[in-house]
Formats: sequence, structure tokens, C-alpha cells
Amino acid sequence: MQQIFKDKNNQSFFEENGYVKLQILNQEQIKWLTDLYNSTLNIDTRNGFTTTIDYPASIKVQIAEVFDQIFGSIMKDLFSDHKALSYNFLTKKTQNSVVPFHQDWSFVEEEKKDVYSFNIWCPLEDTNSENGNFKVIPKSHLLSYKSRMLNEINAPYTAFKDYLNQYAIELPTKQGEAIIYTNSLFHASTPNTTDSVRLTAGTLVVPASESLMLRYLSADQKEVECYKLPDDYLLLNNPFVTKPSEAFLYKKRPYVLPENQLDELRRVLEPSKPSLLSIIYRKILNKLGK
Ligand SMILES: O=C(O)CCC(=O)C(=O)O
Repeated sequence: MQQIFKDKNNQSFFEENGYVKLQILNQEQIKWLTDLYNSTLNIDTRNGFTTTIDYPASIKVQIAEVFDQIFGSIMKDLFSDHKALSYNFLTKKTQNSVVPFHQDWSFVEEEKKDVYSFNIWCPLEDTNSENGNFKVIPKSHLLSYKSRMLNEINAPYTAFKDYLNQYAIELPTKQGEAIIYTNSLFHASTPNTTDSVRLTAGTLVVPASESLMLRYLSADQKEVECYKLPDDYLLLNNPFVTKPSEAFLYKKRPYVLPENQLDELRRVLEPSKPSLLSIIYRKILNKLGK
């Protein structure tokens, strides 16, 4: 994997599992972000799980100004050469607020070896099983499918949700702690059953040398259309509503879903079994009393 973290332990845990959990925000920064959401922006929080990625550009620009000051220096401390492409508030409010397991869209050319994007998911209060814990399936970022589209119709691997679920782990977080996870990692969150909104600050990060790339399924459902876009694209546009203009079309790839998805899931997620040789060797050592 490309070098992401300056710290070697963070890098190796992230490479192996697809995420790390780190304390990143102090009390002052948490207050600054919470106040921005509650008073300055005057956002009407919708029910369920929401993100401001589809809010008007004027609101996203205000969010970006504050996030940039806070997350800019955090990113410099933690990561090698990376840039933020989108800053969002994520809310989880009571009804229908469970987020099922999914992989995010691809945001960079992941088909190139070793290129990943990732999110900094930082709740502004403690999380627990009442207000919605983040869940992940460690190692699932190593699955082969890389062209994740905004209008995906048959998201790969999701037909095997019971199989995936047995590898799920919940990651409760303390206030200011973040889960930094790569967008190809399967993740989810438990519902918020409390009366208050669970607010999270989210930042999308990519290597400084990479361009934003979004993918859409073509009208005949045969091709993946890849659009190479300017860094401020997500800030100024609503990617759910409008496809980028043809001028940004970079390439088209055939739409091919991975074959034998369950076999692949087993190969990637199941802990490797000890080889016959190592079992015999262990038995000999046992006999010798070692
Ligand atoms: O904030 C949450 O509860 C889940 C976030 C999530 O799944 C996402 O942003 O893709």
C-alpha cells in the first residue's frame, strides 16, 4: 500500500486491517465544530443517517473553511503527502438510523496498484451501542473489486451479508477519537436509539498526487464511466443529482462483477489455517517436550 501514515505502527495496522482508531481532536476543536453545526449553519437535521455532501455549495464552503483549519494541521502531523477533498457533517437521528454494511464509492483510481483513499470519521461525542457504534469488517479492503460507483446496482459481496457479518467488529469511540478507514473497507453503524442527534465530522482524504475520480454506471449498464475531476468538485457540486460533464470523462471500463464472490470472501477474510507441515512440526516439538 502507498505510504499513508508517518507512524510505522499505524501504517502496518491500517495495511492489514483497513482502519485505525486514534485520538485526534481536543476539547476546543470539538466545541468549535459542534457550535458550527448547531448555531452557525442552522442545518435542519433530517431523520436517519445523513451527510452534508448533498447540501448547497454555500453551506459546504462554510464547513470547509472551519474544517480546513482544524483538520489541515492534524493531517500534516499524521499523514505523508495527502490532501482533503471533502469535509462533511454526518448525523444519525433516531428513526431508520441503522447504516448497513457497505463499501464507499471509489474516489481515486484504485485500479492502479496500491492507491487508496480514506475517511477520517470523528464523532463529536462518545459513541456506544445506544447512539450508534461504527462497525467494520477488518481486511475487507483487500477484496478485488475496485470500481465502486455512485449508481451501483448490484454492489458486489453484499449478497453474502450473513457471511460478512460474522467477521464484524464494533468500535466504540471516545469523544475526539477518530476511525480512519479506507473507503473500500466494509463498514456500518448501529442505530441511534437515543433522543439526541449523534454528530460526526468526516473528512475524505486522498494522496496529494492523485485526482478525484468518480464512477457512474452507463445507461446501458455495460460500462463504468470514470470521471477525473478537479479537487473542489465535491465542494461545489452534488454528485447524487448531476453526473459530471462529458469534458471530465477519463475512461470507460467494462462493467464486470467479480466471479465466485463467496470464495473470494473466504480467501480474504478467513484466518489462514496452519499448513500440514507446521502441524507435524508442532507435534514433534510437543513429543520432545518443547
Ligand atoms: O456515521 C455513521 O454512522 C456511518 C458513516 C458511514 O457509514 C459512511 O459515511 O459511509
